[in-house]
Amino acid sequence: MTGASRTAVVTGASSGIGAATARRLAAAGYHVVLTARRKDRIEALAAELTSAGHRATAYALDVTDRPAVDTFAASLDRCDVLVNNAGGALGADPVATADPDDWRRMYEVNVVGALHITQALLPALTAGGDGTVVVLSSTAGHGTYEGGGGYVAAKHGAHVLAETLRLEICGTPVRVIEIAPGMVKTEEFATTRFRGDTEKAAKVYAGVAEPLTADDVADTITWAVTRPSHVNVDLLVVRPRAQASNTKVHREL
Ligand code: 8X3
Repeated sequence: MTGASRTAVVTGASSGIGAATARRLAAAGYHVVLTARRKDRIEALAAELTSAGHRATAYALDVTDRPAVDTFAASLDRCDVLVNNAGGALGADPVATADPDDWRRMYEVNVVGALHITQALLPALTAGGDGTVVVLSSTAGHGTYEGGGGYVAAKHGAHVLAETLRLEICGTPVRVIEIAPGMVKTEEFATTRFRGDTEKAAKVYAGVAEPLTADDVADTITWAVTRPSHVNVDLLVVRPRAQASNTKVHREL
């Protein structure tokens, strides 16, 4: 499946895995529609991709704002691929002391946000005759770890969204692909989780020879999306070689 006149919507495209995925899908020939709250960032990336000869459009969007998501969906001529990437972690506190507002916010962005945009774009994905929904969950969606708390709960929710949707739309021309990355070193994930504490954020990756990069995950997503239409990569777990499980990481310290 190549992307000559096909459109791919990427949420959370302002940085990290989202931005890298937009780059890769644009290079694969898709018209990429970059969405994120930070308009300046997605506009800069769209301009960069356009000047490199690709088709890219920026649309400022908060996936937790349902009316805005519906307006966005109505503005599209078509949608062939939706990459649900917007999300992230807030805090690494134990269940005993975590802030319930962090849990709510993580559920809102990682699960309800993905639900909003998936619901809004499903008619277009189906009407195009060959649609793909990608859900970026996480290895946190498949196993827990101490301090994972609200993020683990939210990513389990994202996994359930993907798995349930796949069952429910079986028989329609839409695939549902779940990509579950483990340790990925991006400029923002850990810093956001630790609310700007760069020292704590750095400890996440301390001594790990080669955590995955955003581009490693974007490459994986693009590979899955560009398989022939009848091939559905249901679930793909991708970790760095130095990470054998959520709690087993080799560190050279
Ligand atoms: C990120 C993986 O291990 O930080 O989705 O939960 S982890």
